[in-house]
Amino acid sequence: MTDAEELLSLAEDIAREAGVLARRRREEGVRIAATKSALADIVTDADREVEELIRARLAAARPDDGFLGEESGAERGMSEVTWVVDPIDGTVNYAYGTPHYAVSIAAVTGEPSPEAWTAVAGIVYTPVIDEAFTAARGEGAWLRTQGGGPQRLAVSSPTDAGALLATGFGYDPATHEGDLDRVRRVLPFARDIRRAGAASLDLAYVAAGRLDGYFERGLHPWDHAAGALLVTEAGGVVSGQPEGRPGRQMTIAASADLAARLAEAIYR
Ligand code: LIP
Repeated sequence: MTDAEELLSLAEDIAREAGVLARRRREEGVRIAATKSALADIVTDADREVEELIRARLAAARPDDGFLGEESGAERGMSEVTWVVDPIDGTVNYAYGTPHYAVSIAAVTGEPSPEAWTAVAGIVYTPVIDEAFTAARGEGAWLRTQGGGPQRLAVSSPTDAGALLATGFGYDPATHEGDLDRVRRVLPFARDIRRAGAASLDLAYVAAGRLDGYFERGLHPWDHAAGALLVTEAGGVVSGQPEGRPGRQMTIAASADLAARLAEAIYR
């Protein structure tokens, strides 16, 4: 087993345990613990509890690694590995009881910033339907479910009907005019637009060919760290800004041809 595959195996065990906790807390009832960047940007007690579980399991298994989590922040490690974690991506869906949410865990090496890191392992696990989208660098991207064998993932290409695209809108209403303008610019070559509310799953679905492409402004590192590796290991490309990497200014994920067409429309 390669180092990347060992990191992925650890991440998958922890993501599945974290998903069980998130689902149980959802069934017990969810409390909004606080708002963050805007009134719509919420965090639940479960977000915090699930991240604490993930962080504790990673520290027990690999105490020298670094950590960057949505709810508990960053801590540099002594090893070359940093774990980038969104404990419940799709928090608003989760709070409303919509089952479209995921645990996203990525292992990256190098400088722990999205402009510089190298993602080496990633998992996006959605506990309600028990789908684990996984990738180890150089080993392809795979869908793993409890009920069947692993299915290799591959990005799709749009049909003559147009591209099935996904996007998102930021928590800050002041950004919505720009978000809508980007939708207007891509609609001429889209068959439809999806807004499902969990960036990591949007990226996983691009990797799986369930979406042709995805674009969103304003993502945090933990939103895209694992999903971006899924897309590239499934034969797609992930770009954005700055320097063409996914970041707060933009994330674009698709096959190479569609990603170029999205970038031309979005940045025009
Ligand atoms: C969310 C993303 C979603 C985006 C939301 C938010 P969270 O992450 O998954 O795509 O549109 O603004 O960033 O807050 O649920 O972890």
